[in-house]
Amino acid sequence: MYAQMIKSEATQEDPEKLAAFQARIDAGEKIEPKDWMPQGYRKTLIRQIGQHAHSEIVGQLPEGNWITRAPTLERKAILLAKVQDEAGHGLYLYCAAETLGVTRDELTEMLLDGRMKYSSIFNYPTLTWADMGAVGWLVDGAAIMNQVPLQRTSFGPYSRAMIRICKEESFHQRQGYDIMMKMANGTPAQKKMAQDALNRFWYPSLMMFGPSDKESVHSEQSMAWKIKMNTNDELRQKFVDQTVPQAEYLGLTVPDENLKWNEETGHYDFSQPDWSEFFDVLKGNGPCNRERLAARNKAWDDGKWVRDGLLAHAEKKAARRVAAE
Ligand code: BYC
Repeated sequence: MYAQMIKSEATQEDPEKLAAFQARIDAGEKIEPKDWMPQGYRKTLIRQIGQHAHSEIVGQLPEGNWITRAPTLERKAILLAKVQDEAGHGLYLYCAAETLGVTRDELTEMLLDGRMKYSSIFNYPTLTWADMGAVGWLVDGAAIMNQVPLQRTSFGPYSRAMIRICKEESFHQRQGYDIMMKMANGTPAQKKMAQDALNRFWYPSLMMFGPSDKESVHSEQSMAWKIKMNTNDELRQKFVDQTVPQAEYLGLTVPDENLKWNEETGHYDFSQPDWSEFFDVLKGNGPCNRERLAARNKAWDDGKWVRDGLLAHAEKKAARRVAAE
């Protein structure tokens, strides 16, 4: 539906302008906010960057859950820093989206009333401290796999935001792996917790890359516009190839009986996640969808007095300036 809408809008646009735009993309030029761009390009970016920003913000919730229960002061300081980084990533991304003509308030309202999505992964609960390891290792690992290529994306503000975000995500991934190493080399009970966290987060992490290429609605057009640099399945395969040896090093077992190295392809063969579960989570029926949206709605409502105060202050200042002129 969305793709069709974009296509029909694109056909109404000046073919010469469209061709010149595509030539700029093909030549590897960056598109900047004041440049002419097709409506579909603008809309796709707002959708993707907005969804990404929301994911960073909602992504604070499962980890924020463990700040008060981190096992040591050092672990608590590290987790606190990581969660603050996610808030910062959300802000860079909202700023990048704002350059396309949408306000941060509009984006937030679309998140809160369910018109915009955030990553499916954050609808799963974090039940033990080992989940902080699994989230850093697998979820941030998957995020990096997706986001490193996005540093070369065609829209200037998005690609520049990605450069900074990727630097921080690498630290996040390492801190997660460090927690997993401690747990996997700890007591039998700790190792069991680490294995349990891997069991629960493996398939939801594979789902982060989006549906299979056959089911993906936007990939073809987004790749032609270099909004996306790889297909969902390409990135998922890269993630599996990178992560399996890391699990082996930890002495943990990836919960997939079909996982095996394929000499011919030079990649691991692996089982697909349960895609019906993925689409159900997208519809709002994951284990934590309602809880996450309720938390974001509460934060928005609780912050109203701050927004009102800031607005009143700005209006008063503007009125004083007008009176002085
Ligand atoms: N969750 O045509 P497709 C992070 C939707 S990491 C929810 O392939 P597209 C973080 C998709 O929106 C996560 N929805 O779509 C890490 C579309 O529905 P609509 C954030 C998903 O856009 C650690 C439909 O399915 N990263 O922030 O070409 C700590 C069909 O899919 C998902 C990004 O957002 C999903 N997993 O490709 C804290 C990276 N997958 O919109 C924070 C940037 C698909 O038509 N985003 N859908 O209703 C992307 O690269 C792409 O948007 C995706 C999907 C690869 C995710």
